[in-house]
Formats: sequence, structure tokens, C-alpha cells
Amino acid sequence: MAAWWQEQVAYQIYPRSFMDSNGDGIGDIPGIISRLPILKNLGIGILWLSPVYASPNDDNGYDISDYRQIHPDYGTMADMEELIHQAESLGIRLVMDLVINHTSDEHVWFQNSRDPKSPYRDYYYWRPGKGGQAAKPGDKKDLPNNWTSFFAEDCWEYDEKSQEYYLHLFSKKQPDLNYHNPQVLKEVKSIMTFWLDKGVAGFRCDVINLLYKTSLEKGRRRFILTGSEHYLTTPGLHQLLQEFRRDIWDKYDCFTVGETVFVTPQQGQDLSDPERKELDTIFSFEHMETDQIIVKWFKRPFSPARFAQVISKWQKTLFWPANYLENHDQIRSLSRFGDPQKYPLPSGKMLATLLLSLRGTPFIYQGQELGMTNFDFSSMAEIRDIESINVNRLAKKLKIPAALRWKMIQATSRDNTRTPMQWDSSPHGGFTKGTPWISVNQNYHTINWEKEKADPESLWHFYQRLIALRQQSEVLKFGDFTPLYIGSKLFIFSRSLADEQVIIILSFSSRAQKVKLPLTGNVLINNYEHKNFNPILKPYEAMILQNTEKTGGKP
Ligand code: TEU
Ligand code: CA
Repeated sequence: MAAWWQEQVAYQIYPRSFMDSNGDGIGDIPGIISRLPILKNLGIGILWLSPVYASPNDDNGYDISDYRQIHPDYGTMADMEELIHQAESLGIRLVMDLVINHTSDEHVWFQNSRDPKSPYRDYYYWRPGKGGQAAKPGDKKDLPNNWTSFFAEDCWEYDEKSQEYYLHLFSKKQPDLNYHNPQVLKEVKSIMTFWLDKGVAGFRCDVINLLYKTSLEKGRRRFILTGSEHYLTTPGLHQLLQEFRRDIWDKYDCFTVGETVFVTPQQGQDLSDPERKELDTIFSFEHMETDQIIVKWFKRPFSPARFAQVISKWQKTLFWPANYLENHDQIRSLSRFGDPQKYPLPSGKMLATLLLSLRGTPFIYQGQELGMTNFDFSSMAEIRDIESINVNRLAKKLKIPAALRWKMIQATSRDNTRTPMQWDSSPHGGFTKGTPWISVNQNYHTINWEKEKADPESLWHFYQRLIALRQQSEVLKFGDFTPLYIGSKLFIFSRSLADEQVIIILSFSSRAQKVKLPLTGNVLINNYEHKNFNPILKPYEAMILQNTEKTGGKP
């Protein structure tokens, strides 16, 4: 029997940028509550909320200072309970972001742990400098090892009070928790229980595959993430996950999706194989790396064939994938894989067709359903993301000219998906009555929910139709995936279940393309509203065909 999270379409909310209810320029929980009916109307069954916990917001909430408090920017615990309750009454289940690889340095555990004698000392990784008396704290030579962070820095920060360094794989305000300490496990389990008891239906587990550090030995020198062989997807991680699952998750009907970075398909499968009882599913990244060279800061042209190959590989390996084309760490999928200038509507609909017809749980990121695009900022002054700020600083140190730096930031910054949701054509896109914490994309005059709601041909309506189609179709939900054709501009695959088959045809081309496979069938949905299959595809044409030969039905 299928699990509830296999039947539903999920939607990610980045609370800071979703809807501001009180005019302080920051999205909040009452704002989310006010928009629930719209999400229900779209067909959403699962909501993933990026962090709303207490946090100094060094990394917009991915640095938690109290796991049992709501950040006042977002509202109160009562608001949160109301959200869970209201969502539930609409048949929408809430998935919280669980950020447990690290806490904020302002968390009371960390504050206590700065005292070497505190029982909290061992909650984190504290190490003395290497250099003895002579070395100055912070000198490269003095650092406990040579690891480098996800945010383009060293992984160690010196603490005056302790006279030692602590480990941080992300920003220095995000110290890593020590999972060798059973006390840390106990704390984390009790946090999960706290939220599950409040009625939360599951967790999106932030960078979950970094949790267990096998050692703090020196790393093999690498272009990025030196040291990662000591913490990426280690055997100890599997044990941790099995313990969480056995002791907590299985006691509730809890859904877990792991954010797993730098995993191979086989590792991803091991982490989410139902037999092993670890995670339910994972977000993989390889398809998001097909237009990058080693790191995201260096782009290469988007290759639909490479993209389709990677997607197919993961579709075939994972027991149950979690599919996505964008999130709060990526750039906008329309800007990246479609053509927002010439073919925004057809290419947006083609990407929607891809996402909603893959095997696995689809995750839509806020604004994707409207065809929101990358930001239109003109300088670093408008950038808010810590990662972009760090990378810009590093690039400056490397003497990369300002214009080139800005080009890199523009093409890759996480702020591209963090601009406020575009609700209507009133000032700031209806997101706030005050001054937004980050600028709204000026294209809100043409791209906004209110306009799309009123237009039956809009991308929003197309998403709604696709979701409804998927909900009614066993083969779209549960059919096997088989790639039928992958070319430089075309991706064709089938989904099959018993004697039912659908064929998904997607063009990534701004020109006409010819389908050379002998395909026939009923058109279930088409982004040009064609009622019959025509092998000459329009720019970015997409359709789902019902293979009537297989079902024996008549066209
Ligand atoms: O992201 C993990 C992660 O690997 C990203 O930081 C990724 O390296 C980066 O975005 C690539 O550009 C998660 C969260 O989704 C992210 O927002 C947090 O910043 C990060 O963890 C730390 O908690
Ligand atoms: Ca607000």
C-alpha cells in the first residue's frame, strides 16, 4: 500500500519571502495561513516550511538558536499551532525543516560549551590549535586541520574564551554538533518528538548526510570541501538514521526527506531503501550540477541531454525519489532550463510537465508555479545571502574583477529564488505593505498570482491541471519509469503500470523538433492545447500521451 507522502504533491515555502501580514517587510506565519486556501486550490497536499525557529538569521534560519521557539519575525507558537491545525483541516500536512548538523553559535548549548568544563563542551567539536605558543590564533598553520567549508571559508573558528577552535562546515555562526556524544542524540530526538507531538507530519532533514564525522584527520586536498571524505555519508550516519527511525519516526506516521549532498545514486538508494529503515526519500543534486563545472560558481551551457540522462539514472535507481527543479538554494528553473524571454509560458509549462510526471514525490518551490524568474538586482548592495557575500569576498581576494564577480553572483546566487512571492500588481507585488527585506523582482507587474488566477491559460492553471491529472492517475503516480529517447533537445519517457502506459514528450528547444519514434495515443495534456499528437513539436512543446495501443482503448 502506498504511503500518504507518495500520493501527494509537495510545496516548499521560504517563509521570509512568502507573505508578510504585518507590514514589517518579512514574510510570516499568519501570512502563510492567509494563503493556505490558494495552495489547497492548486492541489497541494504537503507543505515544507524552511526554518521558522528562533535564530539570529546569519543563514536565514538555518542557524537555530532555540528549536522549541518560533522566531518573533514569523509570529508565535500559537500562530504555528494554528498553521498546523488550519493546514490539517484543508488536508495539507506540514513538514518542518530539521537542521541538526549544526546549531547557531547563539544556541544556549554552544554558549555553555565555550566553557571547557561545561557538560555542554562535548556537544560540539572543540580542538586546540596546532601551532603551540608561537602561532597566532586564526593562522592557517594553527588550525586543527585543513578542512574547508561549504561557504568558501576555513572550517575552524577560534574562540577567545575557550582558547580553542570549533568546527563549522557552514558559516562560523553555525557550529557543528558532535554526534559521537549520546547526549546530543538524546536532545535531537526530544526536539523531533516535540514537533511531532504538535502535529507536524515529517521533516526535511537539512544536510543530513554530513552528520557523522568519522574523524577529524587532515583531508585530501580538493578544489572544494577538503576533508569531506571524513564526513560525507559515513557508516556511522546509517546507524544514526536507523536509530532515529526506530526510536522516533516509526512511532509517528512521520515522513522524512533527506537533503543529501554529494551522494551517488547507490548511496542515495542506501539512505532511502525501505528495507534499511532510514529515510523515506532524498533530494539528490546531480541534475542541478549538469550546468556547472565542479562548483556552482562556474557555469557551462545547459545541456538537456545531460540533464535527462542524470534524471533517468536517478529515476531508475531510487526506490522513491523526491523530485524538484528549484529550491531556496538554487536559481529559478525557468531562467535556468527554459526561456523566460521568448517562451516563458511554453517553457514554464514544459518544466511543469516534467516535474509532475516523474516517478516520486514532486516538490514545487514557491513562485515556480507562477513562472517567477531570477532576480533583477543590479549590484551586491541588494544581495542578502551569506553564501554570495562570502564568495564575493573570496573572489575579491583572488583579484577577480568586480564585473566578473557580479556576473557569477547573478548567475548563481541563492537570492535568485529568495525574492518575495509575487501575489498581485500592487506595490512590492502585494508581498508587504512595508519595505521588503529583499527587493521584489520588478516583473511582478506581469508575473503575479492574481493575474494568473484570472487567466485560464496561465502557468498557475496549468500546474493546477497537471496536479489534478496526476492525482487521478495511478500510472502517473506509481508507474515504472522508462526513458524512450534522450536527444540534444528532446526527452521522451514512459510510465507504465500493469496494462496502462503514458508517454511524456518534452521539447527543450526554441525551434520546431520532430519526434522520430512511432508514437500514438490520446493527448491527456498539452502545453499548446493540441488535442491530437503531431510529431512536429512547437517550441518547448510538452505533452502526456495515453498509449491506447497498450491499453487496447480506442483513440
Ligand atoms: O543546504 C546545504 C547545502 O549544501 C547548500 O548550502 C549548498 O551547498 C549551497 O546552497 C549550494 O549553493 C542546506 C540549506 O538548504 C541551506 O539553505 C543552508 O544554508 C545549509 O544547508 C546550511 O544549513
Ligand atoms: Ca511580517
